[in-house]
Amino acid sequence: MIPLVDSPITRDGKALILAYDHGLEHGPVDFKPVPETMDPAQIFELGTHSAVTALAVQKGIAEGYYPSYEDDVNLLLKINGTSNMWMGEPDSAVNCSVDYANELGADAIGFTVYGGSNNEVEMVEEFRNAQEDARKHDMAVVMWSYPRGQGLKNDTSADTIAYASRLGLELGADLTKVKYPGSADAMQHVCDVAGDMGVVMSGGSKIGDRAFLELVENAMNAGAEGLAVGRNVFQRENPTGILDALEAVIFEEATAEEALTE
Ligand code: FBP
Repeated sequence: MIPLVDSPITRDGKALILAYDHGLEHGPVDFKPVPETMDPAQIFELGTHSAVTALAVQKGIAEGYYPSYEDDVNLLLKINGTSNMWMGEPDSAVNCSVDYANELGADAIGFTVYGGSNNEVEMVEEFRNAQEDARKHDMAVVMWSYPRGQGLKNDTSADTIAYASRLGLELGADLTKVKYPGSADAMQHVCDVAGDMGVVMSGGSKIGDRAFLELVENAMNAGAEGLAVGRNVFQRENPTGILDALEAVIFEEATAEEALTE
């Protein structure tokens, strides 16, 4: 495990990962609210904001756009992914090797594991290879730990999210990205079972400024290391404004109220 304070994708041990793999995972529909966001260059510009500790993208976006931003953005290369057109049991194709991610200049790799899926065994074996290869290159490892599939009725129950967080620790992630489990108490348990590994809250679909900042404040108070967020930033008309507020809550211990009035 890379100590969080030494991680290339944290600031003072905390993280704000800007996620932009939605074009693959959800399709261009996620860009409709702010059509300019279909242009990856717009998101790389946001990635230069001082709040952002890493930008998570897929290989093709990294190849095309990262060379112009390598001095200003930390690259988290998501090396597996699935489109929303896939109708089978949850699974995620490994579409980039760790060696190639390293060649592209990535500071970290991102990897989805669908615990509970019929494909869990294969996904975890793929994660093993990726995690061990990342260690050879001193790259940080971020697990998108999203339990879903077959008999899992509620992939956001508190116990399921705690299990998701623990999977990251057991399998060797440095940071694990989980959905918010519904309450601050449940989030605290999610962070407690993660030991020294970092936990980042997944942003989710877009909600209002106050509601979103309060969720982030709760997660930070519960012991999370930060946030991995896509739509709640890039679907806003003023993404820089919300990044300013997130910077205050995540790195400066401001309350949501303080961040809103700054
Ligand atoms: P959001 O903050 O927009 O929810 O993005 C986080 C993320 O994990 C993305 O990296 C990914 O594209 C998406 O959510 C996957 O969400 P789901 O699999 O739940 O549809």
